This record gives sequence, C-alpha cells and structure tokens, in this order.
Amino acid sequence: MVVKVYGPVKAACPQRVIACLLEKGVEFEVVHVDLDSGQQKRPEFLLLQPFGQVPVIEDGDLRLFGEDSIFSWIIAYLIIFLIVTLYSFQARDPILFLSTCFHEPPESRAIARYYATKYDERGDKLLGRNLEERAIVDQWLEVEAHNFNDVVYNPVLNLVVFPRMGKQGDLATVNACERKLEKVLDVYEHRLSGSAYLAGDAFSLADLSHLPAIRYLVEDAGLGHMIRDRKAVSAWWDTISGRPAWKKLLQLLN
Ligand SMILES: N[C@@H](CCC(=O)N[C@@H](CS)C(=O)NCC(=O)O)C(=O)O
Repeated sequence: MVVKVYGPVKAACPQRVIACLLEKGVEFEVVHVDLDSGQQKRPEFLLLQPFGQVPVIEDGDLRLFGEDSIFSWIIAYLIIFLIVTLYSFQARDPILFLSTCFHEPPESRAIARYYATKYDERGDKLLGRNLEERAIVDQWLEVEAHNFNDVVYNPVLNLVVFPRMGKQGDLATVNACERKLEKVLDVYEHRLSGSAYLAGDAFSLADLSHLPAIRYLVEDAGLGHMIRDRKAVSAWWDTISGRPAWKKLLQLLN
C-alpha cells in the first residue's frame, strides 16, 4: 500500500518525512496541499490535521483523527487505554504501537521515527544499532527540534516565505535568531569536529532531520555562510546532502 504524504514537497516538515521514506525505500505519493492559499486551514483539511499544518500521512487503512463523532472517540480512548496498559506490561513502546494501530501522528519527527523504526532492517539503521546509540540519536533529534529548528524557522519565514507571499519580513527577528543560531552552530562545530555525524560514526535520523532547514538556510535565505564558515559543519552538510535519498527528494522539487 502506498503511503500518502499530505503537503507540498517544498515545505520543510513534509520533506523530513519524505527524506525518511526515500532512505527506507518506502513507496509513497504526495498529495499536494497549497499552503500559499491556506488550503491547510480549510475545514476539510482540519479533519485530517486539526492544527491546520502539514505533513499528514495516511498509510493503508489506518485512519486519521477528526471525522469521528464524540461517542466513537470515547470508545477509541477506552480501547487505547487498554492497549497501552497491556503493551506496557510487555515492555513494548505503547506510543509506537498505537501509531501503527490507529493513525500516524501528524508531526514530522514522530512520523519519521515511526518509519525508521518500522523499516529498521532496511537500508541504514537510522535509529542506532543498540539502545545506547538510540538514546544519542534521540538526544540530537531533540536538539534539532528544540535548539535548532526555531532559530532557523523564523529567519526562513521572514526572509523567504513572507516575501514570497508579498508580506514584509521582520528583520529584527531574523537578526535575533541569527545570533542564537551562531551559538547553536558553534556547539555543532564542536561536536562534529570529533564525530562524523551528530549521533556518532553513522548517519542517523538526527542528521536527516536537519536536511530541510539547512537547505532553506543555504539555498533560499542567503545564510549559507553560517554553515560554510564552520569547517566541520560544512563538511557534514556536504556529506548528508550528498545522500542519494536526499538527491531524489531534490529532484521532486523541480
Ligand atoms: N511540528 C510540526 C510543524 C508543522 C509545520 O509547521 N508545518 C508547516 C510546514 S513546514 C505548515 O504547515 N505551515 C503552514 C501553517 O502553519 O499554516 C511538524 O514537524 O510536523
């Protein structure tokens, strides 16, 4: 069954999911959602993703939330509670199990994690080779989500997205984020000076998760010097952006 990915390929968050699917050789189709015209805020899309954002995925018969009645939700929550309890006893990951049972979470990192786990044996091991490595991958995924993403997202929004929509970007916000990003990238430079990849000696989901935002930074926002000025970060960017899966994604952009 082909995985449906809702979202424009040009948007960073769907790219995170698509890059993971391509790494794992999972068949997918993109259902274009026109962010510029606000399609993601229309009632029919809010049934798929109540926050009005992309990506969303549909995988086979798995149902996304939104279209059910309150009653069916109460039943669903009772069943969820039961399953979580049962699987917790067996030391399985209840959240992951739930995502396979009911729907894929509308959150690009969670979706990517799900596919990296589901197809762990296929292609590179994106979540590490043992529990300790997985912890380090998770650590850098969290760094990406909480330390890196915001300070890149805002400059990209103000320098690229708003002007494309005919709106003026806020340069004070851009400057403030740039200053913070310098510090974050200094930490990355230190880490990558002693380690080929963020989580160690192998490419992982933590590296993959950075690809979309750095591409925007380098190619669209005119802030590539922040990457290029740092030897180890620059070499890392060349390596991860040279992966065949990422190159396939870039072809989808054209
Ligand atoms: N944390 C969410 C963020 C989703 C998000 O911000 N999506 C952006 C595209 S990258 C979007 O839908 N923007 C349009 C909007 O917010 O209206 C994720 O990673 O999936």
